[in-house]
Amino acid sequence: MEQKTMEAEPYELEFDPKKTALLIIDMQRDFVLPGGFGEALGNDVTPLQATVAPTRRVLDAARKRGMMIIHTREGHRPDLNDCPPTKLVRGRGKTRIGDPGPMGRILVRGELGHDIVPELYPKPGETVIDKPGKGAFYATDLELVLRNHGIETLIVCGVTTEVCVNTTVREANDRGFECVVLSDCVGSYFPEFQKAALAMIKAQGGIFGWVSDSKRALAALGAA
Ligand code: TIU
Repeated sequence: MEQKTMEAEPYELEFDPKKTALLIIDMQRDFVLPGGFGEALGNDVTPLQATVAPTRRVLDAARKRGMMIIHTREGHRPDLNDCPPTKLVRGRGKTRIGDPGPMGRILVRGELGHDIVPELYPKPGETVIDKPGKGAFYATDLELVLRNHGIETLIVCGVTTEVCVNTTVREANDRGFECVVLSDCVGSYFPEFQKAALAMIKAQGGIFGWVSDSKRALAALGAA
């Protein structure tokens, strides 16, 4: 057992890198780049781009340490059988999941837009979880994979902070996993949601987990 300490709020996090996974949520072109699902929903995607560089630094450190690395992608089967009809129609947007977009069919598995941005692309041996929902535990084998590897703590990066990151952290918390969310490695289309979503996690003594940042995470991983 190797105990490390990460400076964080509401207080420092003790973790064993061998029992810790880096979880990078939905860093897909559809959310991060112009022309994807995020923009189709009416959002400005530029704030999400700022998360790529610090996330890459943490990813490099985790790779160097040989930590477990898990990437998730939100998306659906080409026949959309796994997409709730409610999800398809909500928002009354002109462009919907499954429609053709500039990077292929929106949020459909196998399409360019559904895949992870090149800077953070999974290496062989890293786990990729395809999820139909916002939470990474819902209708996936993520929990099984984590338990099989003895993972107890999750270092969480990805987008968007108040949607897929928050949903996943809440799911993880209920399953007994400790989560630390890195504030500069998670992004929202809405500055006020970014602030609130991070505040919610660490409030009440860490009701859902911890909040730290890439600098403090890299220091804890010995990569500062
Ligand atoms: N719209 C939005 O903020 N997010 C999503 O739809 N999915 C994720 O957060 N990945």
